[in-house]
Amino acid sequence: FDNQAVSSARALPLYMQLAQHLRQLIIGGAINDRDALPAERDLAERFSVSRVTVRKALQSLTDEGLLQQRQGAGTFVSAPPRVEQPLSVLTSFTEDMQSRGLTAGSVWLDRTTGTASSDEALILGLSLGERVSRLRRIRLANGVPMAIENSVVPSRFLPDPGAVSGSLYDVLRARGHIPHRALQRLSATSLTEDQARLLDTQPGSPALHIERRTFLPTGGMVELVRSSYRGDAYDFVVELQLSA
Ligand code: 16G
Repeated sequence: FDNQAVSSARALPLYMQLAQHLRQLIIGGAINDRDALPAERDLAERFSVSRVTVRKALQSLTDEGLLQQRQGAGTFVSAPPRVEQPLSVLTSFTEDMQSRGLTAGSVWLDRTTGTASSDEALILGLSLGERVSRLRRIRLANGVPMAIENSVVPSRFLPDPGAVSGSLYDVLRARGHIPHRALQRLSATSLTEDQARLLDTQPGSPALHIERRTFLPTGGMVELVRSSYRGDAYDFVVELQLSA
């Protein structure tokens, strides 16, 4: 614990500063999974704040799913969500998380429109100079970073990327463009320094690089996605059948 982490000299409310500090310790692994947190009164003393502030900070981390409060026993760090994703069904990240009782979130890194690069135009079957929406975000499960996702969608399907705040697929479906089929390639990789920083983990840690091309029922390609999933947080599961 850094006793100086919470200070009334900063603009952010004290409980948010405390929550931020604890969140970093939990996600960074400094407080281990399933460890008990010190009692409210000890935390209050350590950070020179009131117990009300401690309680609010713990409550907000509990709401994010990072902590669990057990009656009579104290506050514990939740086990990190490790997500199992069936490979053969086409779902969105939001749906994947919801089906596991986790809350999906995004930290936006980029949400802009631009001209397709020649590489993107070739893959998406666009004319040179056609516009695309670019969505670059960190995907979170219960506040824990899982993946960095770079989606490129032709502007004719999504003219305003700003319209996406939660689920991209929900916005596409609402516009009548239903993701119907996808081709995906998974390859092993390790995180660069920048990627590791965004995913709150160590540079060089293992990750899965996934390229997905998603098609509409009419056969047109609606998105090109390149993402990096944390190797320690995501499992892909596939069912195999004896070929006929
Ligand atoms: C998944 C897809 C991604 C898609 C996103 C939409 C993989 C590897 N990727 O993360 O292609 O853009 O879902 O999720 O499965 P959203 O509707 O929650 O934005």
